[in-house]
Amino acid sequence: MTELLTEQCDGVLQLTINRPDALNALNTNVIGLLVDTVREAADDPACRAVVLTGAGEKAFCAGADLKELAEMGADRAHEVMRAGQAAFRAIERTPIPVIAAVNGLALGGGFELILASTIPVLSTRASLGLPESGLGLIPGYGGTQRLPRAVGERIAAHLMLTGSRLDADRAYDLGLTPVPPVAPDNLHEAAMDIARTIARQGPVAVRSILTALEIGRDASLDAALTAETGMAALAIAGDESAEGISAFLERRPPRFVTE
Ligand code: CO8
Repeated sequence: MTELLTEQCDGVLQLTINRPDALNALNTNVIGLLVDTVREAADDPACRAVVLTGAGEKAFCAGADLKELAEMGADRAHEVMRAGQAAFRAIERTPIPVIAAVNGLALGGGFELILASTIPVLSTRASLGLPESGLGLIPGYGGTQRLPRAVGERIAAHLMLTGSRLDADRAYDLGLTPVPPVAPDNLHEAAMDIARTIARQGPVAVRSILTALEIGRDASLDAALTAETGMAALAIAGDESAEGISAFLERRPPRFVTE
């Protein structure tokens, strides 16, 4: 059975990490499938958003597959770590939004996957933590860098050094998700709702906003603003804004065209 379930409907690609017996731990196969599928989605104009979740009721993802790791030598583990980090970066910088529907435990690489996603939505059952230091590991899928950027260095240091968990309310209070936690039964619909809303926006505008965010992660404010000016000029000169503004003036919904 495939370890990554895929289903596309109404411009939204739904991905489910399908290893419930291993609490959806990330082995090399799943990481490869994830990054390839997200890249293919980004190349498909009909795909406007991705919703990513974990199979079963207990876990979104319990992190790196420790059984697989234990069987590797140090050189192979290093290779796998580098490939995993590159995969998370590819997911973060993909020009279509990835909505993480966090249905339960998100530990280690599972929490790091949330940090690499565009918009996480948490069920009230979600529990987030970085237990790596207790295993003699470190959060090597971007956690040491993305978590402090998201919540500040002290909170990140506390979480990484102690392995403490965050419940969904605390994660919301810290700004790790923009929406209040939802009841587990409503999680899928809440994530799909955000994805479908994004799918109704101007497709080029959505990609440009994500590209601007990506440029801003690693650039001075002035350099990033210059890039923003270029993208805004392209947007205002394009067919998409002509349609969007006409629709506003004519009091009708816009009809955006995907290539
Ligand atoms: N990897 C592989 N299998 C796992 C993992 C995992 N991360 N987590 C759980 N499982 C498996 C268990 O082995 C078990 O399988 P089996 O029944 O065949 O033994 C099954 O899932 C259910 O797990 P438990 O019986 O342990 O369920 P509990 O409810 O008792 O406990 C916990 C749930 C608390 C989630 C517990 O399973 C746990 O602590 N898991 C490990 C979580 C963890 O430490 N994650 C971080 C991993 S390290 C990481 O992600 C670093 C990434 C970057 C570095 C990469 C370097 C290459």
